[in-house]
Amino acid sequence: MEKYIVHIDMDAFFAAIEQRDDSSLRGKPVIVGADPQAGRGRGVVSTASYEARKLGIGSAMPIAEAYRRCPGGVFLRPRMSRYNQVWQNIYAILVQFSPLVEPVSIDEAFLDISNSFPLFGNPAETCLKLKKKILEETGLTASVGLAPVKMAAKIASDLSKPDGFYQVEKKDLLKFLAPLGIEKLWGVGKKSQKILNSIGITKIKDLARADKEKLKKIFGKNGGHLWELAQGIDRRQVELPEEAKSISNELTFSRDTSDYGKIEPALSKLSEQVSTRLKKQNLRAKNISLKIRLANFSTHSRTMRLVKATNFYQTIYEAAKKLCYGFGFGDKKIRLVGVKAENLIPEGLNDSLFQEAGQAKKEKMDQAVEKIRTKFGQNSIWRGGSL
Ligand code: TTP
Ligand code: MG
Repeated sequence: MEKYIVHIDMDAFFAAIEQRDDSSLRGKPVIVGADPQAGRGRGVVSTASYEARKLGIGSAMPIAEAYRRCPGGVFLRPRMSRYNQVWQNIYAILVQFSPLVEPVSIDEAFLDISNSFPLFGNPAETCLKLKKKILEETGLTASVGLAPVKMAAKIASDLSKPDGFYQVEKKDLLKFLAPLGIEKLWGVGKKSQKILNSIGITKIKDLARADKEKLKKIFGKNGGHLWELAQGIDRRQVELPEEAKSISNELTFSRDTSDYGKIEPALSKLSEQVSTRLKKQNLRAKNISLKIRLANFSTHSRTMRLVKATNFYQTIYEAAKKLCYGFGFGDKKIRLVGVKAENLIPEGLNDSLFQEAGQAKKEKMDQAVEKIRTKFGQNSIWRGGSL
């Protein structure tokens, strides 16, 4: 299946937010960074608005130098919590376009829209809708690149700046890369650039023609990777953020217990919480694990691989129960239990045509419970097992 990878990067992010929040700053050179102290400041520029960039001011420049170039500019200290908040709003828009979103920094993310674009038209239309929605909802412009691989999508968004869109089709990938400088490749830093230049490699097409084994000798394993990038091969997939890789809840009993009459309702409640969190993030788990801490504080865990990735309460609860019975703690008392969903994938990515026997019915029941909760609150309905 053909891949459609999107890279989005907000334009002059911190400065654009300042100009949006205070309309008197629009059209003016705005420099966000350290205090310039009338040219004596010792810090650096975080970013500059496009008006200030015309004067050669940009990220990482000494603030004193920026002041010298534009003493009449508007110099502001960064308001990180504000920028984070705006990025959260943008992120909430991104996940409406694909569940597979990988944030890279405070204003940048990759999306894999290979499965979701038909909902919005073709891949290019999807990107334009995404840009439009971000502008409508946040008043900010984004630059968007679309390509069959991550590194080309990133280069494309960069080339389209500001407020642009650039698509690289699969058939044009090598033609697109060939004339670019090697420093454009994601993974070529200043040091590698210097070494490559010294052996006559300046353009991506030079790198593509270079001897792979020679590159490996110079750069080790990375040499092979660089050579592949120059051929348009990038095996890196769009990955969910680290914190979304597992979801778990645990509970400590008020008294250590070996009574299944107490343990089962605890597992039910934990499975319920894990299920709700998975659904909220549009994720399904391939593995469920159970954590048990005994009265003597020894901690154990057992994992089960599911036939089909799930976010449904009943399936999680049954897996947790099976693991618990299989653990065989005898009459040893338990202090804490935990249920964890691991190996998470975005909803809709592995929808099998054949559902587990009986699963469809359980899923319907689960959806009904969720509906009641959304309407009447989290505690309006509890399942038999967790009463
Ligand atoms: P960038 O996306 O690199 O820059 P930008 O959004 O300001 O401008 P562009 O239109 O070229 O994308 O970085 C995002 C934010 O991260 C930027 O607004 C400020 C911050 N930042 C720093 O604080 N220091 C730095 O050296 C860089 C590069 C960015
Ligand atoms: Mg940016």
